[in-house]
Amino acid sequence: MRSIRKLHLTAALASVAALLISTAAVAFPAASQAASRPAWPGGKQPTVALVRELCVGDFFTQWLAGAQTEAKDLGMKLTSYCANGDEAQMAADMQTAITLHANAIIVDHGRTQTMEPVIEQALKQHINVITFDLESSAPQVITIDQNDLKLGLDIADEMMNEMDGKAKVGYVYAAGFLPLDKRNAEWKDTQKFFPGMQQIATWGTVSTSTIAAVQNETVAALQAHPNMTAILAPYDAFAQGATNGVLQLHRTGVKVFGSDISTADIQTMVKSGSPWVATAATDPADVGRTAVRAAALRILGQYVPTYVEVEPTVITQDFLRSHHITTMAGLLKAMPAFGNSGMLRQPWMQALEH
Ligand code: SR1
Repeated sequence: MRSIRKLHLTAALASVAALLISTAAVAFPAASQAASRPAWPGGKQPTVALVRELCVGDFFTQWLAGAQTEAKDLGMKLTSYCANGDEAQMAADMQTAITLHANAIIVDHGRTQTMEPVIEQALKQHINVITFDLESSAPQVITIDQNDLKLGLDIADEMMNEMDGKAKVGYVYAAGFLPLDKRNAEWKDTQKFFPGMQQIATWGTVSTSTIAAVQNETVAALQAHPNMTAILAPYDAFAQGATNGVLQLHRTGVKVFGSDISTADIQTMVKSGSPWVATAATDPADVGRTAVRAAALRILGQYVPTYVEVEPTVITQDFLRSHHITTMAGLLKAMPAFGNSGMLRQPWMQALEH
């Protein structure tokens, strides 16, 4: 089973591999870099606008904190906008950032159809554009992601192994969000190769109250499908809602497989009787810091690869419990590399970072 799985992994990643510039290509030789920050163009403090589709929830809070810390450390002014899921508002926020002549705009989530025209406008005004979890066909745009294909494959693989290749799976999904769509592609592939992993129900909602909505939906799905043995919920708000639903119905025979991580997620996972057994995640603060580093390098006119991926890790309930980890700080202490990918970090940045 594992060897077939490896082939599947190779096939799934082969198409993107050609497009990616490896981590090695992103590293800059330390000896050739000055330890002090290069001068900002025009001698002025640069401004960075962070234009977000979503901002409620642990993932988005941690990501913003990372971005804010990095901007402060590097000496840039960061202004963030949140559209709370309203695409038209997100495009309007981007227009505002263009009008204010931001030196760089980081576009966080959003739909390509809505955001591409405003991205084009920004590029025409010579504003640097970095996207996170949003695809753009403009060649000047830098895209940051959490390698969501791998993340989706890793958590599906973890579920397949934990369930010994046989499960009646409830799947929590909402289409149209790039990271969820990529993770979905991997779950679809997994089912092709492992017919014992059978999806019997699907549900999911993204809103400002995702956890509560998914909890209600999970309860209804579990009642309609009493034979369900696993729930794949690859977003922490989904996994939190699914966990609450399983606990509400006292379904001890159902395991939850999620994505993302936060202190609240860790505390839910380690609780006695928790069905949430594994999650595939990056440190969101690290990803936020990486996006801001990309903006800084672009403002300085320095090379940044088109795709920058912060690699995910599978974190299990067993690992957290056996290491007595109850917070993000504890996790980062136990796994220092997890919160410190170092992507795009140059020596002069390291000297300024706290
Ligand atoms: C609604 S999209 C939610 C996802 O965006 C980020 O990529 C996080 O990993 C989260 O799972």
